[in-house]
Amino acid sequence: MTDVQRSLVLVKPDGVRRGLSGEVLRRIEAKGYTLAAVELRTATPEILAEHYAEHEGKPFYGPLVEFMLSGPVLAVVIEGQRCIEGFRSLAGATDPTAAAPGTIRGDLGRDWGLAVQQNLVHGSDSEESAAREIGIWFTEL
Ligand code: RTP
Ligand code: MG
Repeated sequence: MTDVQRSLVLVKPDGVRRGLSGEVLRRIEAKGYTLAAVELRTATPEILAEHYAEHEGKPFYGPLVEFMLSGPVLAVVIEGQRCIEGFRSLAGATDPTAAAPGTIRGDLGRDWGLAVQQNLVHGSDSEESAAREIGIWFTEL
């Protein structure tokens, strides 16, 4: 019985700016997941309103959207056995200061005083979110 999933991963603007896109892709591939789609994209307010709909109204929402518009993001669809949970493990805790060593955020995330926001990557958190988010970023998939 296989449980092959797809997940939406974003290398956020801080990761692209710092030249870490390749390092994130390397870790995804080293784990054994395949890349189903990869595209450098500049987000729009419309895309982000959909992508972050669950956070609308929270205090960090406005700054988060502004940050996500500050430069291109690498949008990636990954595929593999239980890759939704698996990528969240690779990414580590939301706050890079608290994220474990060995994780993307724990190894590479820096505390800029905005650490919880500039945490390098996004990964879908459920099968429902993954399907919804892949549809937002890759209308052709
Ligand atoms: P992501 O969605 O990016 O994979 O991260 P996550 O599930 O670990 O975190 P989530 O709760 O979904 O929050 C989405 C993103 O919003 C920013 N954030 N800032 N307190 C804050 O200032 C705060 N909390 C969250 C982060 O960029 C987080 O990844
Ligand atoms: Mg999330």
